[in-house]
Amino acid sequence: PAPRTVLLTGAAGGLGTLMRELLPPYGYALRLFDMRPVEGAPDAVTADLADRAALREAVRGVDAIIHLAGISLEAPFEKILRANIEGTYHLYEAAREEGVGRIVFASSNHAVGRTPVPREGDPLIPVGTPRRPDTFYGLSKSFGEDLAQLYWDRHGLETVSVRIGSCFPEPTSVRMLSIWLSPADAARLFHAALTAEHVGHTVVHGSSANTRLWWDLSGARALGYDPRDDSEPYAAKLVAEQGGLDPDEPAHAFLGGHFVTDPPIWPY
Ligand code: NAI
Ligand code: 15L
Repeated sequence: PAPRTVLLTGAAGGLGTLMRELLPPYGYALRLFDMRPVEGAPDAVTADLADRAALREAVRGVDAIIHLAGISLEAPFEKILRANIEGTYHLYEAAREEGVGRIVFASSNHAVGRTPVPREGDPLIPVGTPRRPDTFYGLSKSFGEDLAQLYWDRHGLETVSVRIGSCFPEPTSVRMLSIWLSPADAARLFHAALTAEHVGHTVVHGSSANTRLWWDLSGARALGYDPRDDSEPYAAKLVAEQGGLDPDEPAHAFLGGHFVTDPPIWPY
């Protein structure tokens, strides 16, 4: 049967706030979890992913989980370790213990951020491109994908790992024109990831149907995702303001954009 009750971790964050609006029309009853209070949601669970008892109670009885909680940008390794690596492990353990059948994991383009962007005439970055994190943040998403594979192989817990491009109400940079995932398409993609049959562990790229797309969406489409949006209407204004991308410029040459060239955050 299609999942109905879904735990949304990271519900107070940017993407979580958008999904709280956009997922219920698909018929989901959302249970909310975040270390920060979720505005306007007194029933939300306010707890850290490190709190295993709270997590276990939060996952009890849900049909599926959308796991968005975590640090969403580069940060010192110790912080990434705690929130993203240990936190995701705690979530998978709670799901296994409570018999939850499926997780949709918010992976990121930064798990493969060191992949060169396709130049004119090159094929799109394929499904199954080798992992190439650009940061400790990206490395934590690679870990999450491997964890998901392990829990499928050993415990039969299914995951769709969505390597999200950039999901914000509007694209705000020229780079984002190529990887933008509109909020409405994100809801379409999460719905597909929750309802497709026999996913095992599937890794997909998550973007809208952008004219300037860099990566192949066929994996997501195979789940039933049918993107409706395209960033192109935003292009002229952004290019006029920011200039075009120069593929010989290191900060423009890779999928992960400036994450690749930003100075490391100390202390490591
Ligand atoms: P965000 O930073 O706005 O939200 C993350 C939420 O997780 C926050 O509300 C925060 O309080 C919560 N959180 C952090 N550590 C926690 C912990 N230890 N225990 C409990 N809650 C914790 O990030 P955003 O943009 O909403 O992204 C959501 C997820 O999607 C993140 O995992 C991010 O890495 C991933 N993602 C987002 C992209 C985007 O374009 N928005 C792109 C690629 C991946
Ligand atoms: C991400 O993984 C971040 O969570 C998000 O804030 C954006 O920076 C996005 O990638 C991006 O690459 O634009």
